[in-house]
Amino acid sequence: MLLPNETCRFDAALVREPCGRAAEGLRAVDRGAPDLAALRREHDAYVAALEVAGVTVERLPPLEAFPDSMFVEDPALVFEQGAILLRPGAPSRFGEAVELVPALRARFATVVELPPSGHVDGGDVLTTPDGVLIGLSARTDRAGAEALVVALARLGRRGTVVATPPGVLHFKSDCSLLDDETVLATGRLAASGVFKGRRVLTVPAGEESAANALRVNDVVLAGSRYPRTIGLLEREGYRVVKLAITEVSKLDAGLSCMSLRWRRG
Ligand code: CIR
Repeated sequence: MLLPNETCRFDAALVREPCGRAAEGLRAVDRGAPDLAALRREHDAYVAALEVAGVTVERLPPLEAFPDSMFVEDPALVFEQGAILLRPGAPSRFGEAVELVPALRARFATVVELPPSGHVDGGDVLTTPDGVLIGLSARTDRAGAEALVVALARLGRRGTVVATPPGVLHFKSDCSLLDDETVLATGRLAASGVFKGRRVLTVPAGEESAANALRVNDVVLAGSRYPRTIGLLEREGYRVVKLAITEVSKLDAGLSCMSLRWRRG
């Protein structure tokens, strides 16, 4: 049974090419440095999957000064109504937001900037049909989250500040929206009650990282290394596109963080 999906309908996306120093990106746990050529192949396959799903993808040039800049979701938020420039929480990523300004101004009539205090990463922000959830984390503090609530109101959106489970990098490391009614989440996040009233599919224990899937139009992009989650999604009727994310995962990243997606007005 496929449920309505207006929230994850996109026809435009921005990505940023991995830079030559991408293997030096931040990682909380050292699972070995990623192989740069393989990382680039994973990124290319991701872009191709977005295009097949009906999205026009524009590639921004690599930023050698910022190893993590391919994770373009973290320094900005984009909607049909406009963009919000965020304030990434990791010192090595502070400068990524300003690098995005020209690309955002070229594509959005409205670009809202946050006040110069507090931090918020896009990985902590989940857009749902009835509001935007902002997870507090090691990267997103209360000042940043509250400033984002104000910025969202300027775009006609309601923001709500919530908690991210301890030790989890980003709120969306543990969840993703599958359609207008359903969230895919880890057991620990589902247990927090944050999705009360919504339909929740819980990823099998041991596949927590699979919760960062990406619904785009009629398909769900999912990591090919998570067979039990893929099985769950397919049994629920979702069309799953499996992508290799072995190298991306070594940088604590998943599928949502490699693009900014929106529907052109
Ligand atoms: C970082 O730690 O900032 C990067 N290595 C990974 C960022 C992943 N972003 C995301 O999940 N939104």
